[in-house]
Amino acid sequence: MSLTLYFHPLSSFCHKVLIALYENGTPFTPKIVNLQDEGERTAFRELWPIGKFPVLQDSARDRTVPESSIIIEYLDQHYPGKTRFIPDDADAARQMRLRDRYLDLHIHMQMQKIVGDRLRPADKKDPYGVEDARERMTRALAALDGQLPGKTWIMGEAFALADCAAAPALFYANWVMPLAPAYPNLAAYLARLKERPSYARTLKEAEPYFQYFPKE
Ligand SMILES: N[C@@H](CCC(=O)N[C@@H](CS)C(=O)NCC(=O)O)C(=O)O
Repeated sequence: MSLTLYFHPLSSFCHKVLIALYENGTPFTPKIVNLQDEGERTAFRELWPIGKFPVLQDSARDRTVPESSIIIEYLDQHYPGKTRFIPDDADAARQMRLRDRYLDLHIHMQMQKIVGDRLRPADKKDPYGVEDARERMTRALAALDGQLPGKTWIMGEAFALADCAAAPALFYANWVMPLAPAYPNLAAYLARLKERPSYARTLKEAEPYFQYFPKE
């Protein structure tokens, strides 16, 4: 088995890649990284100086691949399976990447800002930044909700990259700011995502760690 995934079961960006791996039953060795442990943190930063997971290592090609979207593209290229993550058509591929960026930058990262602030010491909070993140995330959710009617997955009938991005972004966004009743299409889409076996498995494995999520 040549693939090793450095990840944490609670990490939303890691969920995005786990979904892609489970979609195609791609064999990999899971390596949980505890960033609270100085030794593990240092070793992980030697792999990827930015120090954010997920990171995929492929010993068959001697490649270290960071960044969730890039990892999924790498899997699609070198370990393709029945679920294809990037359409062959160049225009459709660009639209898929745009939706992936939209989910990551305008929903996922804003959600992270809100949750991350809960972990800050009392004298280091950033209420202005959190308010701004809420406003940006609200606008992004409202626009996406309007694009969903008539579609099973983000781009239509084929589950792909942007759906891997959407699942954890919407799952945790829903904890921060409930999607229903304001965004009924997104709430129904999230329900479909949670029923998808690849995401259901990811969530099941994350369950023991949910107690560590900062609810307030
Ligand atoms: N753009 C990155 C974001 C990865 C990311 O933010 N990972 C978080 C966990 S969800 C992380 O590693 N946080 C630890 C830290 O920032 O020290 C990706 O798509 O992979």
